[in-house]
Amino acid sequence: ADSVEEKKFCLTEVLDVFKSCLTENKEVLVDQYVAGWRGLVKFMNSLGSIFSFISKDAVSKIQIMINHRNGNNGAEYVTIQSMVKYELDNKLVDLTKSGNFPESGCRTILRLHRALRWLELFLERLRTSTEDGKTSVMCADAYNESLAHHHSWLIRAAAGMAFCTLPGRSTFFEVMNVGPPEQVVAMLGDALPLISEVYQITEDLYTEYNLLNLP
Ligand code: 1Q0
Repeated sequence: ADSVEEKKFCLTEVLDVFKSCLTENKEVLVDQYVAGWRGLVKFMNSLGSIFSFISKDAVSKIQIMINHRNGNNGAEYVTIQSMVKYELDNKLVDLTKSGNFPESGCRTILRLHRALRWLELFLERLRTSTEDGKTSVMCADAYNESLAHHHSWLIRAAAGMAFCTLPGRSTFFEVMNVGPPEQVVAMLGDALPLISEVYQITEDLYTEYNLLNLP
């Protein structure tokens, strides 16, 4: 009977999924990238329903990418690199204004990519914070430095309110389910370089194809 108990969230496993994103020739695997976000959303849901407007948007973007992978052209979507090439070659991206392709893989991944920068900044702040550090401030600072630039004032206001409800650093570390604080810090130090690398590779790719401002 005890086998029905749901497996507890562990942040290490989620960040490990992000590590497995990269292929040998430094391409980013879409399935793993999306699975990483899925795990993070699960974690976010455990922080309370005030975050549900964020997780709804993340889930819908995750679903768009799963649909691409399951579609007839799923093989073109194995890596972010192959996706970009395929969608551009076949004119499946709205490049300057929204139009026929509101669910292109390129614009959808761009939204998650921008959020990955937030994650990187936030986790780096958590890693280097002291015991009395405020997660709400770390989260807001990371947000203002990254995602906020791409959001309307309404979303920024809603996000700001949600951040204020974040639990303290010690509770946060407990929810991560990694172990004592020293172990959390070590795990983050281990995971962050790989998250940065995934971010940088995508950033360079999007820069090369001039896709950083897709509507
Ligand atoms: C821990 C607190 C989580 C805070 C997450 C920060 C992100 C705030 C984002 C607010 C977004 C709100 C809703 C919708 C925005 C869309 O308009 C926007 C643009 O898309 P579109 O189609 O309108 O052009 N969407 C986005 O910018 C995508 C946002 C995705 C956010 C995904 C967040 C996933 C959650 C992560 C929680 C990770 C916490 C892990 C920390 C680990 C440490 C224990």
